[in-house]
Amino acid sequence: MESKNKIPNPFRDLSKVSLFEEIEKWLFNKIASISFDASVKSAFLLPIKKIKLFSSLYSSKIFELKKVYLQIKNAHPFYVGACEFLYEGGFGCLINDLEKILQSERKIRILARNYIKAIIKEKTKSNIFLKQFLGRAMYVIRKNSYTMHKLREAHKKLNELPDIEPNVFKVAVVGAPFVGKSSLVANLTGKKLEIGKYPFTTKRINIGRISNEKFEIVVYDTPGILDRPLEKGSVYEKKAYLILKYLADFVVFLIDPTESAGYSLVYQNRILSSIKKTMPTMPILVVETHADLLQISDNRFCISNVTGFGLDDLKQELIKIAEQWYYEKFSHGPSKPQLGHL
Ligand SMILES: Nc1nc2c(ncn2[C@@H]2O[C@H](COP(=O)(O)OP(=O)(O)OP(=O)(O)O)[C@@H](O)[C@H]2O)c(=O)[nH]1
Ligand SMILES: [Mg+2]
Repeated sequence: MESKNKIPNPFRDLSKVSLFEEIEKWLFNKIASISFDASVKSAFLLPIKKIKLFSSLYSSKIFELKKVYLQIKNAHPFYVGACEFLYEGGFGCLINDLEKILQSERKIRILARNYIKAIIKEKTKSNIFLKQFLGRAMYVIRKNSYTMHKLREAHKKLNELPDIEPNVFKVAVVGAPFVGKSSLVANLTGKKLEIGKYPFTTKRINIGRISNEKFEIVVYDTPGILDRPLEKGSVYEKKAYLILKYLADFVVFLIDPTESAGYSLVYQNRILSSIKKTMPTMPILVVETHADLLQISDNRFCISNVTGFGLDDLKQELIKIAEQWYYEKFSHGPSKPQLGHL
């Protein structure tokens, strides 16, 4: 069920940014479609009509983009943080790029006004002025050609970021590469996920859901992380940290005691320690995977994604923790919303 309080990904509508070639084709088709008719009583009125149409069509295009710009400008810190590594130049640059395109609308409006005045003054030169207007207007638009292209490309990367569901309990499954994160999220939630034949298979944040009659739990499958400072991490590691920093209410940290991907237990524990250090208040449940092959701890949750061992217990534990979270979050509020479906 859709949560009413969802914060949608503000980059989704970046797909509305047109490329220069698309705008050019669209505008010229439109202005070519108007010709002499009863409303055009004198020859000089046709160029004026075309200039007016050009300017108003362009304004309408930019008006759509303005809404997108405002959404992005007021974006949740999660999305701002994502831009810092998913958009060349960062969030500030994204805002500047959008503003550059928005400003072109005003320039074209002024050009249109001036050329219409010129035509009224010198009616015989109306066709020359029309051509001059089109040349100068297209120059203004073309100046943003690279930026438009950059924004469209960025849309591909930014569009995949999840919506935010502030009123739903969110669990992030994290750990070193290839420890069984995607397998676990798939097993807990029934979501079909790509299970790796090699480390670093997961490159984006995937979402699965556990629901019961009372509430829902969002479970994030994240890219594997290494033991290194975040600034040195890959874009994929940064995505995992972004989830930890801004969205996760709870962390399931996976450890593969068989060290099957070559990350030793010591190494995996170092990753765990650095998460604890960076996020001292984050509740973390450490879970060992590959219990079908090896089990080294008797006081931790041990599961096998292959045989299903321990999965039900882990799921029940998460439901118990979620129940507590929902109780604490909503039971003392002014009105008691229906859990998970707000
Ligand atoms: N024997 C055994 N194999 C497992 C278990 N969990 C996962 N695997 C295997 O380990 C490999 C990696 O599993 P994934 O679920 O893709 O691991 P991941 O942590 O998501 O990997 P990345 O996305 O690359 O970080 C796959 O071949 C799985 O079949 C487990 O509990 N037991
Ligand atoms: Mg994975």
